[in-house]
Amino acid sequence: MKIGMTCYPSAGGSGVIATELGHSLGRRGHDIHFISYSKPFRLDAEGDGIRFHKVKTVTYPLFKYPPYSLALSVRMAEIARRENLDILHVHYAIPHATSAFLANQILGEDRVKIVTTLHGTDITLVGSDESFFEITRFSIEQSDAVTAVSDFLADETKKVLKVKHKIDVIPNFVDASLFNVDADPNKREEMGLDDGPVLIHISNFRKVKNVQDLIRLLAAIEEPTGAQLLLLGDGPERVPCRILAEELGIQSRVHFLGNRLAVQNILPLADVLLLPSTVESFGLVALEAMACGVPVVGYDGGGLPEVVRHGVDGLLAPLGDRERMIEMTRELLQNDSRRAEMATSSRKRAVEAFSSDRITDQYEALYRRVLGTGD
Ligand code: GMT
Repeated sequence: MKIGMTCYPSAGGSGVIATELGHSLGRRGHDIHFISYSKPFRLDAEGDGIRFHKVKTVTYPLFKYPPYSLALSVRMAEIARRENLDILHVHYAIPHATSAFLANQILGEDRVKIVTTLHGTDITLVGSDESFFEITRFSIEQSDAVTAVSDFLADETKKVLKVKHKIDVIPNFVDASLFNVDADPNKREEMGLDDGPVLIHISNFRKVKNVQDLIRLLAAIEEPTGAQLLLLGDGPERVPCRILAEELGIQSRVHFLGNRLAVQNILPLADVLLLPSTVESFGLVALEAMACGVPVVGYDGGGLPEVVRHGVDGLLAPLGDRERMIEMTRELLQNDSRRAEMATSSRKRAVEAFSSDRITDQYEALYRRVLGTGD
C-alpha cells in the first residue's frame, strides 16, 4: 500500500507512534510518505520504503499566524496525486484531520481514504475547547476510519465530542527488541547517579503531567530510601521544577537531562517510572518503561490502567491522591522482591500484548478494510 503519514514531528507520543508505525510498515514492503513541517524526531534515514516530504509555510506581514493547515492540505494533495497514495493516515486530529479533508476536496474524484488516529489531548484538552470543537468533530466524522489508542479515549471522544463514527481501538506499541532490560553500567556514572534507587520521569513537562509533584515526592522519600530522580524531556514546567527542587534543598538529587533521543539507553537504569499525569490517554512512556522491565507508578485514571495492571506491572494510586502515590513509591523502593516480580510481569506484558508486529497487523487490517481489499 502507499500511505501518506502525517504527525507532529516534535518529541511526543503521537509522533513516536506514527514514526514507528511507518518504520514497521516500510519493513513490510509498503511505501510510506511522511508529510510534515520537519522530519519526525525518531524517523530514521529515508530508505526501507520511507520518504519524507516537507511542508513549507509562507510568512507574510499580514499573517500573524502562518496558515500551516492550508499548506499541509496542499502538500497532502500534491503527494497523494504524484505518488498515487491509497491512504492519508493522520495522527492527532488537530489540524491534521482537517487538512486531510481539505486535501480530498482538492483531489475531487482522485480522493484517497483518510484514517485518523486520536492520541489524547486532541480530544481531552484542545479538541474540546470551543475554538476547535466543531471543526474537530466534523473532521473526525469525515474520516473513512477513526482509531483511538485506548478504550478510555474512544469513550471520551463519543462523550465529549459527541462523535458518532465507529472508533476502532488500536493500542500503542513498543519495539521490545530496542526497549529491553539491558542496562549499560557506564551510563550510571555518566548521568551522575550514585548507588541509590533511581526514579525516572519522561514527558513534555506540560501542566497535565504534574511534574512538580515528583519533586515533592522525592523530598518526602529521599531520606528513607536514598532515591534520586532522573527527569527527561523539556517544557513549561521544567524551570518551576528546578526552582522547587532548590527550595526543598534536593537539587543535587534531581537530574534534569533535557530531551534525549535514545531513551531506551537510560530507562533500564531506573527502578520505577513515575507518571503522575491528571489524564493520560495511554501513556506510551509507561509502556516503554515496562518493556525495559521498569514498573510504573501512576494514577488509576484515563487510559493508564489499560496499560499498567495495578499490583501486577506497577501501582496505580486513586486519581489525584498524591499522598498515596508517595507511600506507594516508598514501599515499592523498599521491597526488592516485589519490584523484581513487577519488572518481570511488565516486560512480559509489553512483549506479549503491545508488540510492534501485533499492532502493525491491526493497522494493516484496518487499511485493507477501508480500501475494500480486506477479508
Ligand atoms: O502527552 C502529551 O501531551 C503528548 C501527546 C502526543 O500527542 O504526543 O501524547 C498523547 O499521545 C500519546 C501517544 O498515543 C499517549 O501515549 C499519551 O498518553 C497522550 N497524552 C495525553 O493523553 C496527555
